[in-house]
Amino acid sequence: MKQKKLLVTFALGLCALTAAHAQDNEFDLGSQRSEVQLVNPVPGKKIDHQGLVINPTPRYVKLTGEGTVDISGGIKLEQPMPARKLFWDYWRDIDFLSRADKGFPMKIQLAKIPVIMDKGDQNSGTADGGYTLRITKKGITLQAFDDLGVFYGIQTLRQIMENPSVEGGKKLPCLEINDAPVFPYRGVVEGFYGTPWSHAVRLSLIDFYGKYKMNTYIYGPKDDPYHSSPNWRLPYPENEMKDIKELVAACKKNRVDFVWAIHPGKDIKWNEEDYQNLLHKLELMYQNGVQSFAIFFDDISGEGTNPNRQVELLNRLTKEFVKTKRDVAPLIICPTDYSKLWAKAGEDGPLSIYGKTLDPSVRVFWTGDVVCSDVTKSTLDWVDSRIKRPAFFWWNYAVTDYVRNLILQGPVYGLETSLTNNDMCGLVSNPMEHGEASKLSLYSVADYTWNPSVYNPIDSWERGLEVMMPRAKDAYRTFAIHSADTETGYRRDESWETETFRLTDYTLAKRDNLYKEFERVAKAPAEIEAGCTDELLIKELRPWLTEFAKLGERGKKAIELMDLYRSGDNLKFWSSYVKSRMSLEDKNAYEAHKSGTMKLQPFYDFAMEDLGDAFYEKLSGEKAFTLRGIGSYKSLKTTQAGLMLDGDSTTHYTSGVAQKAGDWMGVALPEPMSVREVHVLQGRNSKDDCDFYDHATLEYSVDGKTWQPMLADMKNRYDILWQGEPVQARYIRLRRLDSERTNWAAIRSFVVTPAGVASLEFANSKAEANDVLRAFDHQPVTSFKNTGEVSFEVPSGMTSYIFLLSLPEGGSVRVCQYDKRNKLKAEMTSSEPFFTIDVAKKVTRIALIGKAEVFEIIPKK
Ligand code: LOG
Repeated sequence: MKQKKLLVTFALGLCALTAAHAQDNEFDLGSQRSEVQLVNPVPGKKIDHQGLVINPTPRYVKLTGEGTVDISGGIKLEQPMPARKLFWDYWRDIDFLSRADKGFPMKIQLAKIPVIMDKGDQNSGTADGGYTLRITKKGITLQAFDDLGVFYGIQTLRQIMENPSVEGGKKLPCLEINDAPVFPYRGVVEGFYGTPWSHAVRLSLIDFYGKYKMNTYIYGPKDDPYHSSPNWRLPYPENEMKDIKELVAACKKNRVDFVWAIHPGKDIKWNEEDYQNLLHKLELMYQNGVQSFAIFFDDISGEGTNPNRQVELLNRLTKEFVKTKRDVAPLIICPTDYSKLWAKAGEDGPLSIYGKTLDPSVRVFWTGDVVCSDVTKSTLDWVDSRIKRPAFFWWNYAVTDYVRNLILQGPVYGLETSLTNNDMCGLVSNPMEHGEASKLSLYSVADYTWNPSVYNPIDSWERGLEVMMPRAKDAYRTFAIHSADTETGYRRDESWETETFRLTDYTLAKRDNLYKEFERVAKAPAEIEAGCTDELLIKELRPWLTEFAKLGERGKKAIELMDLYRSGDNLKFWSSYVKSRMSLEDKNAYEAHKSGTMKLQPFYDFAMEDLGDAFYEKLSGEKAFTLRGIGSYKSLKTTQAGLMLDGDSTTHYTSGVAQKAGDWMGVALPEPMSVREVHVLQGRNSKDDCDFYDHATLEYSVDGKTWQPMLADMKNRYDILWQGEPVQARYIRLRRLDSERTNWAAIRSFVVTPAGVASLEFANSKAEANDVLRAFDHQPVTSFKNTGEVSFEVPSGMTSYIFLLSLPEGGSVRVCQYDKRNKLKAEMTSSEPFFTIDVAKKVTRIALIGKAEVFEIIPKK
C-alpha cells in the first residue's frame, strides 16, 4: 500500500489564543444561550374549575347554591303543548340521558330569550345559537332561540354530565347558564397541502365540531384533484361522492355547515364555457346535499388572479345559483391577496375592488399580516376597511404543510381577546394533515371563537389535554409541551417550564431538574401507548413518539456525560462521549419527526459541543476553535447553524424566511485571530439553486460593528473563496446587497482557516489533505474517518501526542514511530479510543494504522 505522506506544521503559536475574552456585546450571538426567548410567551394560566369544565367557556355561569340533583333514575320529558313534535326531534341529540316516566323533569322550549351577560359585555342580545340552561331542584329547563341553541344547550348539559364530579349523572349541580357565541362562523378549513384527511378521521372530527359548538367545516384540501386543478370541472368518482354525502349527513347531525370549496384559479378561462363548468360542478354537489360553497383563488398566478373577473363570477353565482336555490348559504371567497404581505393596498387593489363591487353577502377570507400570523384588530381594520365587511379569518394554525416534520401540540394563542363580530364574521382554523392530533388545537379554537373575551390559552390547553387523553394526560402533556414550536415561520413557545443550561453553568439543582424532565420525556411515549384509547390518534403520533423517547434517552446521556467529565476520568468520559454522538441515521430519523426543537435537542447539541471543547481545552491547554452562527436570522442562533459548520457540504443551514435588504449570515470565532482563508458554499447546490444571495459581499470585523470587505460586490456566486494576507478578525459574514430576490437563503459550508493552522504539504490529493486536517483543526466536533494508514511529520521538540478517536466495536489501531531513514523506532497498539504516546528519540514521522474516526490529534511540546 502506498504510504500517504502528510506534513503538518504545528504553528500553534501563531493562533495561540489570548486568555482575555473579547468583550461580548449585544450583537455577539456567538455566545448565545439556548434560553434566548425567540417567541412570544403563552398567556394565561391553569385555573381550578372545581369539577365543572365546559368547553367552549360559557358566557355566563352561576352555581345557584341550591345543591345538586340526582338524575340517575332517568329523565321525564315535559313538553309545552304546541311544540310536542319538536321535543322528539331532540331525542337523538340527548341519547346520553335515559328516559323514564317517573324520572327527573326536563323541559325544552323555543323562545325569544334575552341573553343576559355580565355587565359591560359588548355582545349582549339574542344571537343564533343562544340558549339558557337552568338546573333546579324542580327540573331542567333548556330555552333557546332556535334549533341551534337547543343543540348547544344539550352539548353543555352533556359536558356537565361528563364532569368527573358528577359521578355518572348522580349529582348535577344546580346552576344557571346563559350563553351565545360571539362569532357567527366557527370551525375548520381543511385547506392544507399534503395528504387529505381520511374519511374516518373526517367523521371523527365532525362529531368533535358538534361537541364543541363549531358550526363550519370547509372542505378544501389542496391535494384533492377534484377540488383543484386538474379535475375541478369533473364530477367526483362514485365512491368519493358517496363519502362526501356521508360527511354532509354527519355535519347535519352535528349542526355543522358542510362547505364545499373549489379551487379553479390555476387554469380557469374567464369565458361562458368555464362558468358553466363551474356551475355544473356546484349543481352536482348541491344534488348530493351540499348547501354551502366557497371559491378559492389562493396560491395561483396568471389570469385566475384577476379580481374583476373573480367578482363577476361570485356575483353571478350569487344571483343565478345561491339566490335561486333559496336554501344555499352565501358564498365565501378566498382572495389571491389573502395576506397583507403582498395584498395591494391602494384604491385599485383587488381587496378595494371587492369592497366596491362584490355582493355584500359574500364572506371574504383573510389570513392576517402574513400567511401564518396572529389574529389582531390592526390586521382586521386594514382588510375590513378595504373589503367593506368584517373579514372571515382563515387562521393558518396548526397547519404544518410548510414544516411537515413537526407535529404541533402546544397552546393556541395569538388571538386578540377584544375582537367582536364587527371585526370579523368568524374564524376557521387550517389544521395539520394529522386530523386527530389537530383536535387539541381545535378544542381551543372552539373556545376562543365562542367566547373570546375570557379566552385563556394555557387553561384551555390543559383542559384539552385531559379531553384528548384522560388516561395518560401527564405523559401527553410532557409530549405536547415539547412539541410546539415551528422553528420557522409562525413561531410558538415551547418547553417553557424547562430550564436548560450550558456546561459552564452546571449546578446540581439545574442538573437534577433537567434530568428528571428527560426521564419523563423518555417514559412518556410508552405511557401514551398504554393509556391512549384513540387508535387514530396514536397512529398519527407514533413516529414522533418513537423519536421523543430517543430524545429523552439522549438528554439523560448528555447529563451523565457532564457528570463523567466533571469526575475527571478522561478515558471513561471520552469512550462514553464518542458513543453518545448521534449518527447520521439518528440525525435523519430525528429530523424527519422531531420534537423539542426549542430547548431539549439544543441542550443535547450544546452539551456535546461544550464537552468536546472543554475536553480538548483541558488536554491541549489551547482554546478550541469552534465557530458559531450569527446573523440577521433567528435560526442562526440555534443549532441549525451547525449544518453549515459541520464540515459536511451535503447538509445546509437555511434561513427559513424570505431574504430581504440588510440580511446577513456569518460566523463568530472564539476570539479575534489572524485569518488567512474563508470558504463559503452558498445555496443548496452550486448550479441553479434559488436560495442564495445573488448579490453579496464578504466582510470581516473585530468588534462586530465596523466591517471591512474581503470580497465586495459579488454577483451570482455560490462558491466563494477568499485567500490573502492574513487579517485580524473575530466575525466574518456574507451580507446581502441590492437584489430582487425574496427566496430563503442557504449555506452548505462556512469554513474559516486561521493563519498558521494549516501549512500543509500532502503527497496525494488536496481533498484528502483537507480531510486529514480535521484531526488538527482544534475543532473536536469535526473528524475524519481513517481506513488504512495516515502519517504526519513530527516537528522537533514534540514530546507526546494525545489521540481522540472512535473505534469500531472490538477494533484497535496501531501507532508506529519512524526516524528520518524510515526505521521503526517505537510501536504500540490501542483498543481504547483515548490514549497518549510519548515521542521516541529521533522520530520524525508517526503513522496511525487501522479503522478509526479521528477527532483530534493533540501535539504536546
Ligand atoms: C395556503 C394554504 C396553506 C397555508 C399554509 C392560504 C389561504 N392558502 O400560502 O393552503 O395550507 O398557506 O402553508 C397557503 O393560506 N398559502
